[in-house]
Amino acid sequence: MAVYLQILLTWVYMFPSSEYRGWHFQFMDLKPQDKHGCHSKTFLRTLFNCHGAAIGKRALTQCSFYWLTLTFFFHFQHSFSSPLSPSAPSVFVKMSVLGRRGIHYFQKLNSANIPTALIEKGQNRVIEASLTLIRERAKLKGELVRALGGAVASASLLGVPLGHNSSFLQGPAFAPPRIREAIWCGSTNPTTEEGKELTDPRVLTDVGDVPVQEIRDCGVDDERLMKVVSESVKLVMEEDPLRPLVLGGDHSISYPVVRAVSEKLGGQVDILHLDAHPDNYDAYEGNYFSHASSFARIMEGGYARRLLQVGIRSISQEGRDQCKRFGVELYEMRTFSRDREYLENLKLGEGVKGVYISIDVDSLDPAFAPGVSHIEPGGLSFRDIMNIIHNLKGDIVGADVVEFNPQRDTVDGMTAMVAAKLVRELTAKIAK
Ligand SMILES: [Mn+2]
Repeated sequence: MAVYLQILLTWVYMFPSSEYRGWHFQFMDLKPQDKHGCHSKTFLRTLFNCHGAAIGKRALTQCSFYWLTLTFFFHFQHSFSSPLSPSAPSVFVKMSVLGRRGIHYFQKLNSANIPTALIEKGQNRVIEASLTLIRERAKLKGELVRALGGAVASASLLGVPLGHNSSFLQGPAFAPPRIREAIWCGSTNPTTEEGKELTDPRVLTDVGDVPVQEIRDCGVDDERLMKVVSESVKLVMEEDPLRPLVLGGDHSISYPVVRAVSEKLGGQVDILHLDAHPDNYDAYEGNYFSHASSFARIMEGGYARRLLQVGIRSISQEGRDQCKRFGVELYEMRTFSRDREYLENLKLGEGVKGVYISIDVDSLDPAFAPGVSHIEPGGLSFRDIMNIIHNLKGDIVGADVVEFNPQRDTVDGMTAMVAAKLVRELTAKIAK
């Protein structure tokens, strides 16, 4: 049975494209006369470099070779131990997880004779340098706002270009610079709908990005990386009256951000979470830090008193069970017309440290925002979100806009403008 499967796989493996076949020819040191022809007889002769009855014999040899290659490949995958997915259910899942994270040379170094201390020291220096830049920028912006006077709360942008915890595409890593560009592109004036001036640093400042890719390039794992994100958020909050308005990144960043906000304020917050998905899997595809698990981490950590999830329209049974487990207030799209009045008159954050707003761009209907990794029809309109945000009563202590994927945006950058406007209006909501 296994042999038949291998033969089948071999054929599936070989047919897709001429380039792909070319690679096999090269690899097997065959000399095809016609790389581009795909007619069966010529192809078989070319493929196995032989004629007539020899084809069968040659085919078996080739299949054995593939069998060995695949066996070796699976074995190779097994030999990696990923601390984040110790109990991945199958080798296929493990492969996909590894594939998405990339096989990193630092992982290979683990088995080489490089002293661990040498790597750790270097990583510490890079992390410290990264935090220093954010600390100094936040300090300058804080001093500036305080010198101008009159601001009780002011939004400060912090970009977290992290996309590798996405379960599907990784484009959100490219979002922060695109959102900034759209905020300041000049196609619209810098005044928000309710009249706040974005050019006033007492309303909006920017402390830059956490250098996620640079830190990962030094082999820093996700647990540590998430701590750097938390630390960066705390550096912004250190500078009263700055409040973090975080540009994602995939949704996995909400966990370290909310954790930092709650720890810094010394208590729980209420969370308004707009999304097509509840993002509350215990661990998605074995990834504890998955963008589909961030709200499980937040609720387990006890950082939120209330969690309102609005716009939900893609939820599994596990998602529903997790909502029950964490006491989530679930507002699904299918009943939105019924819930609208309540949601457009929210009052949150009383008796806790304030309100945190997390907006996944895919909470919007893809008609309004096609540039997302997970296109899910039947969502909120932009005005639905504006009505909810504008009418919300509460002290907004932090916010994020996540999951904008520039690689899927329209050529004129429509979703970038949508994400930018969400950021602009959140800025107005935070600043006072
Ligand atoms: Mn989502």
